This record gives sequence, structure tokens and C-alpha cells, in this order.
Amino acid sequence: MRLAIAESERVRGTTSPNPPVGCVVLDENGHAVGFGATQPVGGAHAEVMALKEAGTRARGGTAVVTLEPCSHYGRTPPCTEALREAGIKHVIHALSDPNPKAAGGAEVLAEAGITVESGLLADEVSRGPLRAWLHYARTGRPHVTWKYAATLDGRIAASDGTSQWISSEASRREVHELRAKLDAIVVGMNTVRLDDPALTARDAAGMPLARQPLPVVVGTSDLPGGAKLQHTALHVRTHEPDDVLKALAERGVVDVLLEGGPTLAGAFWRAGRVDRVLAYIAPALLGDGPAAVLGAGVSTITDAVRLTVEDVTMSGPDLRISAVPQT
Ligand code: AOF
Ligand code: ZN
Repeated sequence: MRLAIAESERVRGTTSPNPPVGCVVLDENGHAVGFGATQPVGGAHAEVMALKEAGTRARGGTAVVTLEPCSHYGRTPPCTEALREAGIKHVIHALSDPNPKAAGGAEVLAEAGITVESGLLADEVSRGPLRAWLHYARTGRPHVTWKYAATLDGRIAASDGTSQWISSEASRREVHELRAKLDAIVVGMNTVRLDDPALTARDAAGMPLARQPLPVVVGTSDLPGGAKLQHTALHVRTHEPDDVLKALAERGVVDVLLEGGPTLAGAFWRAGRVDRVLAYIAPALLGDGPAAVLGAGVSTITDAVRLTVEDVTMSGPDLRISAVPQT
């Protein structure tokens, strides 16, 4: 299953609105003979890719897959059918498919005499490669990760407005890799005015990475003339997080990185539309300057938004914290 997860990681950011699924086919002796991952929309599912590589070695073997094989005729024929025809005898999947149209694969396989086991590394898959898509499948809204870089005292800029660079080079590089795995990056008009970002995913030498997320600017006014994003960004003329998310869902966006700034972050918090926080905390102190979020709708301590920390790691000299709001 870890190999299947690794397969799925390779296609992250290329499959939306479909999930990035990974699959490994083992021959009857348990040797891995086929690897596959979901192709861009309309293309083959993970199982079909892995079966293709395995060929006749799949006969009598096992398919290990991060999501329950689909049982429906969608843009492609059912994976349950492909597995049966290839002579697969066992299927192990991490998660059941929450999409009612595709679900039911486990029963179909069992009826065909294939043994089915579910739940292997389910937590790892649901927090990892399938997290955003699971949220989207359940709510119809893209998943939002709010990412920011701040000092130890929670500030994202100095009092004179300067903000380059709060986080370390290691952290900034990590964010570029993350950008390439997401569908869209969202910023507000203030960020465009202040920072004139390009919102591209670049490597250490500043060259664009192979995959680029959709840049999105939120705000009712026009983009300033000459802004880097003027001809590349999707401009959503609203301040309402739900309207933004609706516009993005209509374009097949599932996984969103909310990058700035504090006012837009506040609007997403007030609307309850932050699904995960990714904070890069630099060991520096400013004492003055804007906070990471403004106007989150909290005025008294009992209303504080509480989060659960999922992970804390060092990113160069910075602390990287991943946390999810408590429900
Ligand atoms: C699988 N393996 O690799 C993926 C699955 O429109 P379609 O026909 O491509 O079907 C999309 C649905 O199929 C998607 O919403 C999800 O339920 C499932 N995705 N299933 O067996 C895969 N990507
Ligand atoms: Zn399928």
C-alpha cells in the first residue's frame, strides 16, 4: 500500500476533479509486477494502468489500491471489470469510494469470487493523497489549505510593510513543491497590490516546475495594470468564500492553497472554510506589524478557534505546523 501511495503522489495535481489514486499489482507469488496511477480526466484509472504493466502476470494475483475500485461506466469502463478480466484473485484497498455513482466495487468483486479487504493504511491515505478529494466528494466544495509564514510572534510583515523573507529558503522551496501538487492558489487583491506575486511553482534556480496551479485573485476591483497576474490569473469578483469556492469547483478545482493575505484569510475563517492550516513559523521576532489573520470573527476567548495539530516538523530553521480546525 505504501508503494500504491507513492504512485498516487506522483500524479497529485493532475487528476482533478478525479482523485489521485495509486495501484500496485502483485503476481501470484506476491511480487510487484505492475504500478499505476490515475490519468488526467477521461484517461485510465489507476487499476487499468497497473494491470497494463502487469500483463498476464496479473493472473491469480493481488491488486493493492488506495481507493475502492469503481463499479460504474463513467468516462471509462468499471475497474472491477478490468480486474476480473485480468484474473486478479485478491483486492486490498485503503478507503471505500464515497462517490455514490462509483461505489459498490467491493460487493461486485466479492460476487465475482475475488477476496476483498478494506481499510489498510486508511488514515495515511485519507490524510495524504486523497484528503482534498474526499472533502470535495463529501461536501461539493474544494478543500482549502491556508498557508502562511510568520515570525514567532505571529507577524507576517514588519510595521513598514516589508516582508521578504520571513521564512527560510528551505521553507520557500517546500512551498513551491507544494504549489505544483495543488490545483489552485488563491490570493486577495491586497496581496497583488503589495507583493505583485506570480504564483508560479518554481525550482531552486527559479525555473518553472512542470506542473503549474491555477492562479486565482479574489476581489471586486480590477487588477492593477502591469501586475504579473494580469493575464494569467482567474479573477473572481467577490469577497464571499463560498462564491469563490463555487467558481473554482465549476472549473474542476479540488485542492486549493489559500496564500494571502490576512483579510482574505479572516473571511475564510469567518465562513468556516479553512480545512487545514499549514504554518511556517520562523525563529524571528518583529514586535510590530500585521498578524497572519485579521477579523476571524473572534472577540472573546471562549470563541477562540481551536485546532488539532497533526504534524510538527522542522523546515530548515523554521517550524512547520500542520493543523486542522476542531469540529
Ligand atoms: C478507481 N480508480 O484510479 C479513480 C477512481 O469519470 P470517471 O469514469 O473517470 O470516474 C470518476 C470517479 O471514479 C471518481 O469520482 C471516483 O469515484 C472514482 N475514481 N476509481 O477505481 C481510480 N480515480
Ligand atoms: Zn475505476
